[in-house]
Amino acid sequence: MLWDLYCRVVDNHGDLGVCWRLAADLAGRGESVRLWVDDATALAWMAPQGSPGVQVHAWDEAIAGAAPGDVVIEAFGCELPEAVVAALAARQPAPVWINLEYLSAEPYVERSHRLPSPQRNGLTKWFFYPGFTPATGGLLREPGLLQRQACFDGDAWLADHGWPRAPGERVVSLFCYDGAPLPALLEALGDRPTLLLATPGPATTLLQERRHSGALRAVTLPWLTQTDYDRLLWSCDLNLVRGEDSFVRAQWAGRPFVWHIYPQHDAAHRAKLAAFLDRFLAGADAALAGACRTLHDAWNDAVPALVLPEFEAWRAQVLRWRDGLLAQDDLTGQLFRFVAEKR
Ligand code: TRH
Repeated sequence: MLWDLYCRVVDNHGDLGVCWRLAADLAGRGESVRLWVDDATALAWMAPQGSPGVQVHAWDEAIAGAAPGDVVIEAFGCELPEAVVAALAARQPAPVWINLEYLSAEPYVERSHRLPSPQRNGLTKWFFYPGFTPATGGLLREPGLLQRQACFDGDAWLADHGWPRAPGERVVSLFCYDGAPLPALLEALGDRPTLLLATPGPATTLLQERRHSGALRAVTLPWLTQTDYDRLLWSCDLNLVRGEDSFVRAQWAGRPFVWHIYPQHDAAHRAKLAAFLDRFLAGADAALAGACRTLHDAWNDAVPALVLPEFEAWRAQVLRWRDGLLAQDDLTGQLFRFVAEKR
C-alpha cells in the first residue's frame, strides 16, 4: 500500500521523531511511504541515511496536490491542507483516514481509540491512540528490536564513540527540558563514579552552567541518529528521557529511566504523569513505587533534592513492565489490521 503521513513540527523533536519512526517501520515491512512535513531540518541528524521506501516531501507540495495514497495518517491532529482533504473525498476507493494521537496512559485513551469522526465531506476520520494496554493502539516496536538489543555490546559501542566507561563506572544519559533540577541530579549521582552523557539542547546548556566534580565525569554529545540514540539508551545504566519517543525507547531499553514529561500550560501533564506511574508501578514493591513517584515529582517539579531508588529493584520493575508491553501488539502491526478492517 501507499501511505501518506502528515506531520507538523510544533516544537522540539518528538513530532518528527515519532513520524519518522513510524514511516521507517512501515517501509521496513514493505510499504511505500510519503512523509509530508513542514520542517524536515532535524532529519539531517535524526536519519541522514533516510530509509528505502520512505520519500520525504515538503508540506507545500501536498497543497500543490498529489493523488492520495491508500492510507492517510494525520499525526497529532495536524489538520490536513484543504486541497488534500478535497483530494481524499475525490479518490475511489476513499483512503483510510487516521488521526494518530499523542501517547498517554490515561483512561480516556481506551475509550477514544478507534472512534470514528464523521467529516463534512462524507468521509470518516478514525482516531488511533497509542497506549500501554491491549485496548489501545500500542507502541512503536520494530520487528526484531529486542533481538538486536540482546546482541549489542554497549561498552564497545561507547568506547568506539569516544565515551568509554571507566572500570566500575555507572553510565547515565540525559535528555531533558529547560528547568530540570540539574544540580540535584549531579548531587544524587555524585555518590559513586558516574559518566554522564548529556544530549544537545537544555541538558548540555544546564550542564555547562554547573560545576561538577568528584566522582562525576560529564561529556556533552552531538545529536545522534535515531538508531544511535537507541544504542545510547541500551548502553546506559540509567536514562533520563523526555516527551514521547525517547520515553518509549527507554522502556524498550529495559534500563531504569526517569521521564521529564512535556509540560502543558494547564498542568494537564500532571494527570498524564500520574496515570503512567500508576500503570508502571502497579504490583511493584511499595518502597520502590514510593521512591519512583517521589523522584518523578521532584524531577518534573524542579525540587532541589533528588533521591534515586534502589537500583536492582528499579531495574527488575522496568523489565517486568517491559515484558508486559512485549506481550501486546505493536502499533504498526495494529495499524495494518485496522486499515485492513476499514478498507
Ligand atoms: O523533543 P521532544 O521533547 O518531543 C516532543 C515535542 O515536544 C512535542 O511537541 C510533544 O508533543 C512531544 O514531545 C510529547 O521528545 P521526544 O518525543 O523524545 O522526541 C525526541 C526525538 O529525537 C526522538 O525521536 C529521539 C530523537 N533523538 C535523536 O534521534 N538523537 C538524539 O541525539 C536525541 C537526543 C534524540
